[in-house]
Amino acid sequence: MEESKKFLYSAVQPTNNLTIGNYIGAIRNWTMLQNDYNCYFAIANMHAITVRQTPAVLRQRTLSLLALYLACGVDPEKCTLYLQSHVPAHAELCWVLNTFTYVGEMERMTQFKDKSARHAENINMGLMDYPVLMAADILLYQADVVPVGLDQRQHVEIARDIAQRFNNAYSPTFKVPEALYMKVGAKINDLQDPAKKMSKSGENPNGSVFLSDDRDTIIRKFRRAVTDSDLEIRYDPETKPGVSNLLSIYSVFSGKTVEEAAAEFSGKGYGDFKAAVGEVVADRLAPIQAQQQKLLADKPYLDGVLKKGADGAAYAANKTLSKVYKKIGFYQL
Ligand code: ATP
Ligand code: LTN
Repeated sequence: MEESKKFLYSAVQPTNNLTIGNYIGAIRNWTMLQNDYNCYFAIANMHAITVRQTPAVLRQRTLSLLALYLACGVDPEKCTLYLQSHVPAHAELCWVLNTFTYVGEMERMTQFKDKSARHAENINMGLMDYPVLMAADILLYQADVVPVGLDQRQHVEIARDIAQRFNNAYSPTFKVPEALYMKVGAKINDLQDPAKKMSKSGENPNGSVFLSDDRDTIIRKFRRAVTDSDLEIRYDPETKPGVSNLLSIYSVFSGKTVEEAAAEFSGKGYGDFKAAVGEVVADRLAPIQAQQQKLLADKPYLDGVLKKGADGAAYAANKTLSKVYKKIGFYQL
């Protein structure tokens, strides 16, 4: 941990298989940021249970997500990589922050409204409290920045509000975090409905490319991607959302800029373009998938990473929690 570096926090939930949206919007950026920040990266299993999970599947997805972080290049020697439920301070700070959060503002959160509509049979308190737990995650580690996709903007805003409210009520305790969005790929859209974000739990499996998809599936999904009828390959998200989305994906996976990508395909047909995007994504994902499988076969290693991560995370988290308990008047021994 280098004192001169700023602190960074992010997490992904171990729900469903991850899509290239999660990769582009989250994990890929982590591998670039880990050199410049003191990073904490969590597997948010406590958030995951706000929607009903099958226990054995949740357990398996937890390790699978850890192996994926590592396979993508997140380095446990540089970052603290851990499982949220291994650090009880998350639940403890969440409880305190609940008393600084209003029911009305939680009811108005976009994700709460969306998920309540999708899971009408189980609108539980955890689902409503999701943003407060996320605020606890971030604030426990005194994070300066939180790299996330655009869909998480409202959650980071609330974390800032809660931090400021607490700081104003007592004295400066929490760092007020900033969201960090990447220029390209902060929002990758659904291949079948380019007006919608690509999601791991979307209804149409052809709209999302999963990191676990095999080569043929990846190429087929791109071949079927929805574009438009004017047959011109250029970046213009307003009028050409499908083509622009494919150009963003191509740019990230090929390492070229969006302009370079557009130039490369100008004058070419949509068929060739979509095939090329599929190829580059499949080529880039193959070594990640192989490495993930290799790591999953070495459970003692994965457990070791989680153990070391939990110790490091708990140390930092407990320091903040103890400050909070002192300020609010919890008698300490
Ligand atoms: P779900 O569909 O289950 O709600 P999700 O696909 O939105 O899940 P999360 O676990 O909520 O995935 O998000 C993990 C990270 O991936 C977050 O930082 C989020 O902003 C980012 N992310 C998710 N989808 C996209 C996308 N389509 N484009 C860019 N970033 C994304
Ligand atoms: N809600 C986030 C996952 C998450 C997170 C966090 C992201 C849980 N805790 C703290 C950033 C910081 C999501 O991406 N769905």
